[in-house]
Amino acid sequence: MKILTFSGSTPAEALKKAQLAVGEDAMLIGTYEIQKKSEGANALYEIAVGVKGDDLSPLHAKREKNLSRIVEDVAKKFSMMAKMMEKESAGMLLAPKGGMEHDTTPLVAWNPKEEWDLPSEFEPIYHRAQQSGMNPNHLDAIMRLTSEYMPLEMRENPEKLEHYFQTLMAKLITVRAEKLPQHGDQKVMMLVGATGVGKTTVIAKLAARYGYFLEKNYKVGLIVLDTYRRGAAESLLQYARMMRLDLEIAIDAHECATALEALRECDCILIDTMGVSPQDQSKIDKINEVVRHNQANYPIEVMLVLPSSVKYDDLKWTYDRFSPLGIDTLLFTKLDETQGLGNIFSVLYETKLPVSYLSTGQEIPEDLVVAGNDFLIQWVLNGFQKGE
Ligand SMILES: Nc1nc2c(ncn2[C@@H]2O[C@H](COP(=O)(O)OP(=O)(O)OP(=O)(O)O)[C@@H](O)[C@H]2O)c(=O)[nH]1
Ligand SMILES: [Mg+2]
Repeated sequence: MKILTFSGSTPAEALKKAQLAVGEDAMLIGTYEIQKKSEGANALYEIAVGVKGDDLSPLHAKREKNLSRIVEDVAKKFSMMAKMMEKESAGMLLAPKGGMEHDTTPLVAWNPKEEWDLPSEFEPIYHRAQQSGMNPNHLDAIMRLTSEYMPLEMRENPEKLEHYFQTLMAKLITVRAEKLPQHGDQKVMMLVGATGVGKTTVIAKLAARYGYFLEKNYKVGLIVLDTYRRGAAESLLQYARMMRLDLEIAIDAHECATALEALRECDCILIDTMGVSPQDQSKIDKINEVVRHNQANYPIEVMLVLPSSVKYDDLKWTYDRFSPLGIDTLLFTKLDETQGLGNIFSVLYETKLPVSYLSTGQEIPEDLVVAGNDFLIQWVLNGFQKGE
């Protein structure tokens, strides 16, 4: 019997992931609450399932359990750090040595520039993560906390170490499970972002997905927000015709309200917006007017589209500029155009926003993936390979 662990914001979600990964045969061994639901943070549950296969020796099983306990400790420490940093915004903070029972002990300030020795067994994974484009402060913090909490005997096995880092990193980011329209509820998604990042392409992929490729075929409507009358609807119009979908064009908040009203029969409404330079505050403000004006009547989910081929600092800067819109989820595109995805990890970790979808190429509709944190972390550390 082999023991595997899966996490989710409810035990049911974790179990679903387990069943998807290992089939119905998985035997539930235990459910653990790793993080309580609190302001700004979802609850986190982990389940352990057993699957028939390679026998795990009792020693292995014990190690697996210890490993997940350490992951829990370090992940908890990170969420505490994040809260402290929000409060004090005074650089990185670290806990003194001594384990999680000291949760209430004040954290001591840690200077990220301070010298420290990377344990040699961490080196291979450190260098891979470094090359992936992860923010160096995040990487250092993960490595330092790990070296404080991980007992020496657990560091001997490189595979275990790799498994540990993957599990920890997966816990430090949030993935949003896809919420399908239910019981006549409408789902309205607006995609915003810089120019040429793949918004329209994703809209076409989502339209095809919701309209034709899910268990139920939802009625999909499209709106193009062309606040500068630049003919932004051109490219989407073609797809709309092919998929026989209604498409409305709006140039301001009032026209957008009319368009939403015209599509009231649709289960899913996708709003495409014009690409905006993050420096162009007035154009971002215009989109904001549209969101504010319509949000009371429609639950607009604002998704910021970010190309993974852009370095972390620029992605973070783009997020900061668009954040007045009230971004609900992040959507990364062009995963096929870069070798390292550490920038994605760092943006998710830093913004604490969930990731919704990933775009892995130009093909419509197939190059769209509903995000999942386990395989995303695999891609972050090992690179994304198309077709895998
Ligand atoms: N390789 C790759 N190309 C992509 C991906 N998504 C979009 N593209 C390409 O990127 C280009 C721009 O895509 P669009 O969907 O028009 O981008 P946009 O964000 O709507 O652009 P604007 O509306 O001009 O701001 C097109 O050539 C797309 O085929 C992706 O995931 N991978
Ligand atoms: Mg476009």
